[in-house]
This record gives sequence, C-alpha cells and structure tokens, in this order.
Amino acid sequence: MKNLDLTLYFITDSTYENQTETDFLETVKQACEGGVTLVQLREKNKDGLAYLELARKVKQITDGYNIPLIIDDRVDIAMAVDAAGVHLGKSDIPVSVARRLLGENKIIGATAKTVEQAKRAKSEGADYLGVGAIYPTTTKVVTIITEVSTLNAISEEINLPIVAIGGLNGTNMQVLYDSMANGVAVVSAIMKSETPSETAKSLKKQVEENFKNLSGRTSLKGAAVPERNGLSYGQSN
Ligand code: TZP
Ligand code: MG
Repeated sequence: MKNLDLTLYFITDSTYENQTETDFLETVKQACEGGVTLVQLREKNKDGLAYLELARKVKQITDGYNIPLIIDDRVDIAMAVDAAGVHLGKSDIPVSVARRLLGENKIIGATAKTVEQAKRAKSEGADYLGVGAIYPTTTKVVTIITEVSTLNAISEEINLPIVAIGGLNGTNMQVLYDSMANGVAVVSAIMKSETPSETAKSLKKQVEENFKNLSGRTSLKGAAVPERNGLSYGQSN
C-alpha cells in the first residue's frame, strides 16, 4: 500500500542561484526538518550519472525523515535509488510504461492541465495529479496558467488526489482554500527562503488549517480511497 500525503510537496532545484551542492543538500534537509510531506528531485540539466549521485544523497536525507522521495522524469533513476516514485509530464515516458517498469507499489504522479489529460493519466495508472501553473512562475518550466476552476473540474471528473503547483507561496495560496486541491507543491517558496525549515513549517500549517480538501495521508490501492468532498520558459515538466 502506498501512503501519499500531498499537503506540502517540495520540488527541488539544485541550480537555484548557483548554490553549492552542500548548500542545496542543506536546504533539502531543512525543508524535511520543517515537515514537507513529499520531496521531488527535479533536475533538468544533469546527465544520468550526476542525477544518480545527487539522487542518492537526497534519498539519504529524505530516508532520515521518513519522507517519500519522488524523482522527476527519470524512471531509471527512481529504480536505481529505490525512490518512492516518479513524476511524469507530457514529454516523459507514458505513465502506462512507467507503471509496467515500476510495478504497483511505486507512486506515479502526472502533470495534467485538462480533464482529458487527467483522464488519460488515471487510466494509465497515475496515483496523483499535479495541476498548474496556478500563477506565473519564475522556475524554469514550460507551462501555461491553469485556472482553479479547471483544477476543480478535473477533481470532479477524476477521482485522484491533486496537488496544485505554480507560483504558490504563503501570500497567494488563499485562492486554493475552497478548491479541490489536496495540497500545494512549491519550488521557489522554499528554495529561495533564508530559513527553509521555518518556511516549510508555516506553509504546511497554512495548508493544514485552511484547505477544505486536505489529502492527509490518502491511502492508495488496496485500501479504500476516501471519496474526496470535498509565463515562463525553458524546459518541460
Ligand atoms: N510545473 C508547473 S509550474 C512549475 C512546475 C514544475 C514550477 C513551480 O515552481 P514555483 O517556484 O513554485 O513557482
Ligand atoms: Mg517531466
């Protein structure tokens, strides 16, 4: 059985402001200390070996906090480090292929910007959906704005947990309080923080206290999934 808590999903960017690897790993550690519920290692410019080596180091940290590690794009890296799962976008290998490679016990997340994409992701075996960008983002990604109403429409049609993403921080996530989002995913809100632990702690508290539709350790597959009541540039996600 997979436990998936999307409340505060931290997506890393090791290239953020030319930081050293030591500083990057310290930020990951601080974010874990602050209580993020998932960590995604997202590397767009690393060759396999460098991605693998960094994934090993990050996994050592997340394991120390019992926080699941998701690898962006690369099923091979996820398998090599025994990560909890992968996150896949439309230019990555299909969810169905990843599912075949990873088996039923790993988490597969998929980016969805429309109901159609969400339906396909679910039918191919995705466990959760990343929906956004809710706001313009400064993180390198090819994306378009996805309205909260689209997120809600996806949730209505597709019974999968949803994490909202894109430009989100403590001052603007109110737009999601009454939405069907089960949590928020952030890159820069934590990466750019001088105090990542404190930032993670306060973002998590804000989500926990205000989201009407918290995912809170949603159990997947094999256990009853509770009915839920309730622009930028660069690379693809
Ligand atoms: N997919 C849609 S927006 C985004 C991704 C990977 C980046 C989010 O980064 P930030 O810094 O939280 O806006
Ligand atoms: Mg991708």
